[in-house]
Amino acid sequence: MKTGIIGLPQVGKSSLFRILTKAQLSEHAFANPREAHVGVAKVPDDRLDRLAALYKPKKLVHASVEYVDVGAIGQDALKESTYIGHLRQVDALAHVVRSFEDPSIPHVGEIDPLRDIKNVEFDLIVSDLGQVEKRLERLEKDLKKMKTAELEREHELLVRAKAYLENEHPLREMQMTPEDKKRIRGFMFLSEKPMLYVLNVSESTELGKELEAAITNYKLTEAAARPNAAATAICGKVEAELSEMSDADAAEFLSSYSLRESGLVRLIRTTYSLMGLISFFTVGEDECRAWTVPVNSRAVEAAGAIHSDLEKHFIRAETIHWDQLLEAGSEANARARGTLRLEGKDYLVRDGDVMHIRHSG
Ligand SMILES: Nc1nc2c(ncn2[C@@H]2O[C@H](COP(=O)(O)OP(=O)(O)OP(=O)(O)O)[C@@H](O)[C@H]2O)c(=O)[nH]1
Ligand SMILES: [Mg+2]
Repeated sequence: MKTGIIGLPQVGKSSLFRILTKAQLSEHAFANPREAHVGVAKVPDDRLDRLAALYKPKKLVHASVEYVDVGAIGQDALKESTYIGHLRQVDALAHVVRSFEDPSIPHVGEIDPLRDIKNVEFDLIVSDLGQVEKRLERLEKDLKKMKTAELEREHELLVRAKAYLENEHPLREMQMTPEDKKRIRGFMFLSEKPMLYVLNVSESTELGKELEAAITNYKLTEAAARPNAAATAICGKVEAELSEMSDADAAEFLSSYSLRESGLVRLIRTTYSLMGLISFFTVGEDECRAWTVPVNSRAVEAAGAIHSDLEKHFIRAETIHWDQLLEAGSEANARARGTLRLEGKDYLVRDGDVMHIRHSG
């Protein structure tokens, strides 16, 4: 999974990228504003850590998310093919919105997150609209030469998308059948991508409360409730400090701000739910590992996420929820208690399931 970090100039995009990916990039790497940075973030997961404490595996593998940090967004940037190319490839967008006050860092006008969100949304819409119009022109020429049912369907869909965009609505809110979605997948429209608003707030002593209230205070509740959108607040400054600390120091630091967890954990978790993803685990003395699958995946599909052979030769999945396994203390105990079950191909995997795939192959 790949997430693109976008936003207006100087809002904290690269700072967030560095914290998420712990990238040790030199300042030089960030000197060219048109260059994109790609990095991998480990998905923090307390459940996996606790399972690992039980198994003490040789190898512990968390899930990961790839992040792409591009330069500041704007109509001009979106006309550059490398810039837009980077963004087209991502599965979701994280829009960093500035709400921190700092007179030494310039911002376009007053601090106004909702206005910034609308402006960036507008840029995405304009970019998609240009693409739709270009394709429609071509399609209409082709349709004059030869009518096929598929071309007509695409035409109808793009006419609808055009009207939608012209009314300043992003495509992520447009109702589409799965077939329609497939039909326009190749365009990789920017306004169609799931959107996470990341509100970057000021440091304060009451940060815990501040973060909780930030989405409401900056009037983002409505924007976050739209289809395929979500919002989360972080304090970039505090996160940067946290990322340099040992776990024990970080825990103490968090509680001094009355925070339960780091903003990054929340951010990544929100991205997962926005994209409809869940985790399941495989455990053992060799390896404990988290796997990512879409919500409502069947056991046989989960097996396929591990290896296509496991999907092909799937027999049963020994399944237990992570907390039941910890409670039992061992698989043998869990089996005796009956909390470790055998599930078939069509079992719908739950977030936090631990699975052993039994296979014939
Ligand atoms: N006060 C404060 N400053 C911040 C925060 N986050 C980032 N900054 C500062 O804002 C400036 C810009 O940060 P970057 O992370 O480079 O922002 P950017 O969005 O990548 O900027 P461009 O790529 O140039 O558009 C830097 O001087 C940061 O130190 C924050 O939460 N609080
Ligand atoms: Mg930057």
